[in-house]
Amino acid sequence: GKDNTIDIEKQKETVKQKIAPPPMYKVLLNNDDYTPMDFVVDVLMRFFNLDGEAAQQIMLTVHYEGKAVCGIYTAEIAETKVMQVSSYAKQYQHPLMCTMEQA
Ligand code: TYC
Repeated sequence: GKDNTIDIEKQKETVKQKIAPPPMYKVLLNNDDYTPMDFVVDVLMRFFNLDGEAAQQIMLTVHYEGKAVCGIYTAEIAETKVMQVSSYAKQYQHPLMCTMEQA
């Protein structure tokens, strides 16, 4: 037609079959009485690619509210985050708990 963009959208609909998006998972940190605040901030920067300010904000949310979402990922990446954080905390003998749940 006169408007080429309309024809291009029709072609995409014909050729590209639509794939359901994968289920997504929230990765959370849980509060405890022993893990140092600085260690939690380090974890958030190291494993969730957060800057210092965002990491501090999430750490304080966990501290005052009991838990907070650190990131939302596909299953395999969320599982890897949980394992990496749990292993890192154990290495430093902190009881920090990292869990995941469907978003
Ligand atoms: N509550 C801890 C303290 O007072 C700090 C803390 C924050 C621990 C977040 C765990 O996921 C956590 N030292």
